[in-house]
Amino acid sequence: MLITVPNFTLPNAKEQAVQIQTLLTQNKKPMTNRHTHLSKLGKNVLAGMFASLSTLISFSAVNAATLRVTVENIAPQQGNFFSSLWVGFHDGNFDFFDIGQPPNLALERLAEDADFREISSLFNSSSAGSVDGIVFGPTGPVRDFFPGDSASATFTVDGSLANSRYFSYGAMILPSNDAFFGNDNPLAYRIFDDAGKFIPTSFVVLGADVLDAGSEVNDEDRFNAIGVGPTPFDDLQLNTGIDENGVVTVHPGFIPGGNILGDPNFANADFKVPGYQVARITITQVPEPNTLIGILFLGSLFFVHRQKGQKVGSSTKM
Ligand SMILES: [Ca+2]
Ligand SMILES: [Ca+2]
Ligand SMILES: [Ca+2]
Ligand SMILES: [Ca+2]
Repeated sequence: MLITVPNFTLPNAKEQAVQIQTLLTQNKKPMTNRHTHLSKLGKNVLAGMFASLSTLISFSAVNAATLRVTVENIAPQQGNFFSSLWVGFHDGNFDFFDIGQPPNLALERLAEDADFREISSLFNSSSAGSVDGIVFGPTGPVRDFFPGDSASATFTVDGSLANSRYFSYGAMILPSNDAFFGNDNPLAYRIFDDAGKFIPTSFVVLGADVLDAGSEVNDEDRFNAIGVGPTPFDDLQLNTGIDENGVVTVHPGFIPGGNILGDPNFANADFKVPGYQVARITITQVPEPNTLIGILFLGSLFFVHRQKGQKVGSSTKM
């Protein structure tokens, strides 16, 4: 299943926070039967504590980790832009292309049209992983990443499982016929060790890493290459252009003075310039709710203790 923007939610902790806040508020109101109210209060707090514990235990059991994938376009202004980024978490065996080999349909669609349906389908039928999705760019109807853009998405994976230890990605370079970037080596980015411990990861995609899918001739024609032409998106019909029938190669670069480099809007889009940087991809772990639950749990204990003290105090007065 393609997860577009999977987000981790924690209704239990939130509900419990609301519950505790409600109890605290209730406690400020005049009470006709203080003893009965405190008993009920104690029961509620205890129920909350058990809810916390069960939540804590269930999270420990599955080792759910929320990962944030941040994508930045770090090309210069008037440089390349690129599509939303497809990402997949897998066991090290999801290999969607090889340099020197013909592209499969998944890569052809990704590189020519930024269409991720085929790669997602391939991923989910590969049994190499269970979580994939898209990091969308911040602006516009097609959510691309323009120079200076940055956006992120979160994904929930289980780091204790072998099928979540490696990270793969791919995006279309724009404008282009079939330029893209992605990892040829499925073992290139290990994000969990054998013990399920997350390994923070950040890397830069260079212009030298940009590849040609070998599926469409690089004619840079405005009707064939997406992003070329008077409007960037006048060519959204899939699979346009002339079949190349080639293999995946390091991209030779755009045509000097052609429809891309000759356009002032893309004056700095020659990614073959030494040191040219295209993208930065960073994977971090979002702090787990265990800390929050711990605080709520300790808060509950403190609250019970405080209520007990008050109860004793009021008894001695009576
Ligand atoms: Ca490969
Ligand atoms: Ca090509
Ligand atoms: Ca094609
Ligand atoms: Ca095309």
